[in-house]
Amino acid sequence: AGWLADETPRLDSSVKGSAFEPTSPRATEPVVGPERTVDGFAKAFLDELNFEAGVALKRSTTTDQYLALARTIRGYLMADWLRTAERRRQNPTKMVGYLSAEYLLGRQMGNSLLATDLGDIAEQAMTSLGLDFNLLRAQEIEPGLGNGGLGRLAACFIDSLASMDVPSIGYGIRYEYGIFRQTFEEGRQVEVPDAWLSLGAPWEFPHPDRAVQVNFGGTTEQYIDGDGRTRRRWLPAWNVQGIPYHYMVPGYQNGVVNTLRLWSARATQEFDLKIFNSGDYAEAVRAQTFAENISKVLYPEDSTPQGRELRLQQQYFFVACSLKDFIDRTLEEDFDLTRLDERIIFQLNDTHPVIAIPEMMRLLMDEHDMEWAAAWEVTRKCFAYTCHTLLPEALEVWPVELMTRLLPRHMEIIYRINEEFLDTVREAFPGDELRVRRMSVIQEHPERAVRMANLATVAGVKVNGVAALHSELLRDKLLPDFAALWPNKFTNVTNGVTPRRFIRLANQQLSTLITDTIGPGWETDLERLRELEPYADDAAFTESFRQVKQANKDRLRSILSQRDGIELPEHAMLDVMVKRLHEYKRQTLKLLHIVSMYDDITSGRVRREDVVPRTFVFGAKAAPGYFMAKEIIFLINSVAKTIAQDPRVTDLMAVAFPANYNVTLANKLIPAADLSEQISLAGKEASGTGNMKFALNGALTIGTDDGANVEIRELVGDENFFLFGMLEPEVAALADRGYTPSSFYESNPALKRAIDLLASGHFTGGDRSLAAPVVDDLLYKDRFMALADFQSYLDAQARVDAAYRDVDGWTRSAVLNVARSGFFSSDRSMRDYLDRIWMPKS
Ligand code: GL2
Repeated sequence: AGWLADETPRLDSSVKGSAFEPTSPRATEPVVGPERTVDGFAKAFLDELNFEAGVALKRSTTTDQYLALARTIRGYLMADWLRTAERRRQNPTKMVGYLSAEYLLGRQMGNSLLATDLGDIAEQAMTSLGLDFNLLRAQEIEPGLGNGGLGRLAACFIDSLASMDVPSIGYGIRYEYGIFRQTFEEGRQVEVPDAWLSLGAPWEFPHPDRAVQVNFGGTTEQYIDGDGRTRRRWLPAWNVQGIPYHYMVPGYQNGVVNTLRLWSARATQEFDLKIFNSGDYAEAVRAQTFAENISKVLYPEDSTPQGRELRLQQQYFFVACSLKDFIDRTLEEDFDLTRLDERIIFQLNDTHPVIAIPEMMRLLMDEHDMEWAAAWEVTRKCFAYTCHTLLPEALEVWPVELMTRLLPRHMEIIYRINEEFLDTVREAFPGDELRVRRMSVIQEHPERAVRMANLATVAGVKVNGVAALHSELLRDKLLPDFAALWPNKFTNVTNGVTPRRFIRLANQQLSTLITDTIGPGWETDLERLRELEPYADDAAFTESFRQVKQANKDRLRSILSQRDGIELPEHAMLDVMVKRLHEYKRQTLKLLHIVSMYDDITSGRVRREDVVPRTFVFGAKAAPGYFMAKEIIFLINSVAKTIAQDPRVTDLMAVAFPANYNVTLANKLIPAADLSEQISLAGKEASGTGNMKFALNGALTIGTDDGANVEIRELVGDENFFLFGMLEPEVAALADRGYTPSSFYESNPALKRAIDLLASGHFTGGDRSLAAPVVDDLLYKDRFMALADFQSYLDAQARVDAAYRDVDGWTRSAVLNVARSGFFSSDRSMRDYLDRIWMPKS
């Protein structure tokens, strides 16, 4: 099968009837790419290798070849990139500025080949030169500039914005080290630095000539300006430079290439010189390292705030660079900044970039001479805030002491924003000082600190959650006071995933089957998958569908064998749980199910012939400082090992935990899965996006009524989804009554057996102490109520077994999952952002 079905037409998925209306191309400099033929491609490749890298083909290494291949492919995107930029410059309209501290991009080569439809040509060209195309593609180290769902979401969104030709730019940080590479030693996670730039970086374009200066520290002072007005200004103590690195964001075969601009920190000359001149060479070099540390490494915490000074420096660094870049470089010269909202809406991806709000005020007032009132008037139209969590402890707060030390001028501005805001609150709710305290941007206890979510809510045009349930809980439970004051500020945009990467690239065989069945074009109009529904009962189609799933499983088996030395059985239900390791996601509940199944078989409680063979796959990184998460990883690995060595069960169950789950592995795993595990405690997973990727690739979900699971179940239908567990109100009620996990342990024999077996040391070489941290936590704390949901989970798993035995029924459900999940395209998410937040009609 080729890369793309023969003729996928250029689809017009552009956004019409808004200020985002794509502009017509105008005469620009005549840019053309290399010839779109096998010979043309081979020649361009050799030019790269010989004349850019200075290497002869005969003498070249695989790395040389990979780099030349990457540069050749990007050469084909260049003309579209320049044209897109020029078109936007010629006809400026309102843009979307996506501000995100994370972009979990995944490999770039496959996506670029897909966007340009050059897969076949590139492959043939490499073959004609005697090179192994797939080997070269496998050289790419994915840029892991994000932790998990939030970072991958940003990558999906910019893909959709390009594919829909929405004028937009992504802004973020070019971390020198992305998310760590995970390895296991004796079953325990060991983190290795992710040197993703070590082979060279063919997908990025540095522009040191366009560096931007960012200030830190110092003090503020009052002064009288030329017009006799009293004003304040910042006297910073030190500064760094932000160097922009540009990345292409190609739309799907539509001639559009947008830009992702990531900032890298470098010491300024001024900074250097001062110290060099003092004669202390070693100190000068140390200072340089200090400055460059700002973009050195991604904080590997996911869904928990990282209250470190360097982290705040990172946040301010990229936001200051981005706003300055937009106002000084992207906007037309002499643009009237009181109308800034006609040119930009900045979407704040969580609280990480929220310091942009006072920074905008500072820029407008201190650098562009605006009065407070005018600056506030426009600032509050230029930002919108997306909240990605429900755990109150996961909301970022920055100590006033730190903020004052690092960003004194911003602290002043925040105080004034807060004063005026609290006046509004007092006016709306006279005499309600408790409410004033709850809503204040400044918290007083346990220490004075700036609540970034409150600041974003005060200033943002809209605040949105990321799935229907989450947006409801965000409004009614997390920020109810704000909802009472501004009910219309709150809205929902359910997350989505890009079908280009997560179906077209990840699951080529399914893509071909879909295109053969309903024709091309579904990749940019995913609701068209509905046209597959009638085929859920078509014998020929369902047979092909099963074959595709089996082929994906076979491919996964061979990948895990080569990559990890894991040998999986050929025929078994593939039951997959991949996501960050978090207690709220409840990997331990999955583990209890596995132990329970093992116990049932080994104790003879079930007949072997009644067992549906399963292969369980985990993929999960734990934050390096998250003790319990790391203990859970160890325990999963221990159970996996014991099961693999126990001949009583090896024909019926296997547990695989390949290390270093990342976007690249996700693309191999998800298409192979039969069962998708989405088992967080109801009310804790804001949305989830892996759940969407599985459904779109024909896995059935076993899940709680949480996050986007709720919408998945509504769409695919109850009969094609395995629901279990307490509903969110039941969780809240149980918490209020007082939850005692041990009572569930005492009263449920199956649960007791599973926990006792885990605790016994059976899986940990006889050493009970090795299982104790996890077991004791479950018995005496169990913050996320795994024991309370255990029986319901086990029952649902029994329903899964029964359903899986019915091969036709299962396939039918799997097909319907694909056909009914088109809603979860990130193109739809972008349309919702446009309609509800960026360009509302009213
Ligand atoms: C998350 C949520 O936990 C997750 O449920 C959601 O799908 C994503 C994207 O909206 O955001 N929030 C968060 O802080 N991280 C997430 O993945 N890291």
